[in-house]
Amino acid sequence: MQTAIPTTLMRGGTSKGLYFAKADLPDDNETRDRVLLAAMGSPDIRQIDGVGGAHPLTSKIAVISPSPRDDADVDYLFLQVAVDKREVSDSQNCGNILAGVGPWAIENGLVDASRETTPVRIHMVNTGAIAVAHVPTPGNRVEYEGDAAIDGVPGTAAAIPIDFLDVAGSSCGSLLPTGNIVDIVDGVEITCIDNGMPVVILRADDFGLTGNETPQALEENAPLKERLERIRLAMGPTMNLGDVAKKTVPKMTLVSPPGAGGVISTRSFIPHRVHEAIGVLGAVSIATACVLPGSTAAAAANLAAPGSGAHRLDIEHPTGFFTVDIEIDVDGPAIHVKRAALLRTARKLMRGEVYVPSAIWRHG
Ligand code: NQM
Repeated sequence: MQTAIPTTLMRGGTSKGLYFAKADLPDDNETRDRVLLAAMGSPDIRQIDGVGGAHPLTSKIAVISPSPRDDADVDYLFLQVAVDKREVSDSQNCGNILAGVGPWAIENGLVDASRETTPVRIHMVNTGAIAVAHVPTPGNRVEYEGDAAIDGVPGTAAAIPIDFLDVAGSSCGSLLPTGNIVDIVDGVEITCIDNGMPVVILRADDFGLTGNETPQALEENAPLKERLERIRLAMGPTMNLGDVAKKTVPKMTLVSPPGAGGVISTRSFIPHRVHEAIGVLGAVSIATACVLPGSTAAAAANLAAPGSGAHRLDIEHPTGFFTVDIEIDVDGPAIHVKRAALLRTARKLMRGEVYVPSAIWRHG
């Protein structure tokens, strides 16, 4: 026997995953996680017995429910289903899957679409921060088609601008969780930052790299991966994330001067596979570091006037650019991020039921 669970398969930004109503999943987290592992087909590097795409970026889950908060319309919990391990983690947020949450909430009756564009206020349960996604809704229906292109996704779709409110320190407690703009670990300078995603920023040339290496070449560089993992495990507790051995944060981003007209070039370990592009909140954190004088990112960035003010930054990644708008006040050690915004697209791909063995969960 199998249990059928209603779900929608969506592309959110440069990621893909299953979007569920919280009420359609088991109440207890242990059974929920077993259900999600079975739905995705994990653990298995091909996820052959499930609908996962055999990569962390296509093995993602959104769990959505009406929000009890006054400042939010919906609650969005992001869960990362590991591909090759029996692990489901809520240790990070995902700004790409976030892009599909607004359209899903409108189409599932959680938010009324009454204008050309419907703002959906999303409480991101993983970090407690709020994002506002502006979903195109001409004629009171979600419009997926449009002319906005984002690097890492072929073709175009309707633009979904997203504003992030107060994401600084949302996982680590403060924007600079070690209290320093730069720390020295394992003989190299690093900047640890959390503007929505905990990231350790390292200069590629400190590792004998140009920073232009392909994701595949970096993934094949075993000594590099071992050294980065050593630094990551050491920095987890210092960044107030505790033991990060089984967590998907912090991300490890190698930076180098730009080569294609942007502000900085990036290669992001998330944290073990290398991103073909860059995570949304990862990009927001890197952009923020670029404007902070003295950081490892600022040293690599081509930015005429870092520091206070409004900045539009094109962050280079392996498949193009990610544009982030940042407004910040920097007054010595006092740093206040006033605004972070960006543009994503999303697309509903399939809607129906996903089947899991009823030995794992039987309901109804
Ligand atoms: O940083 C990848 C992605 C992500 C997460 C990752 C994300 C973000 O590209 O907000 O979007 O870093 O695990 O979807």
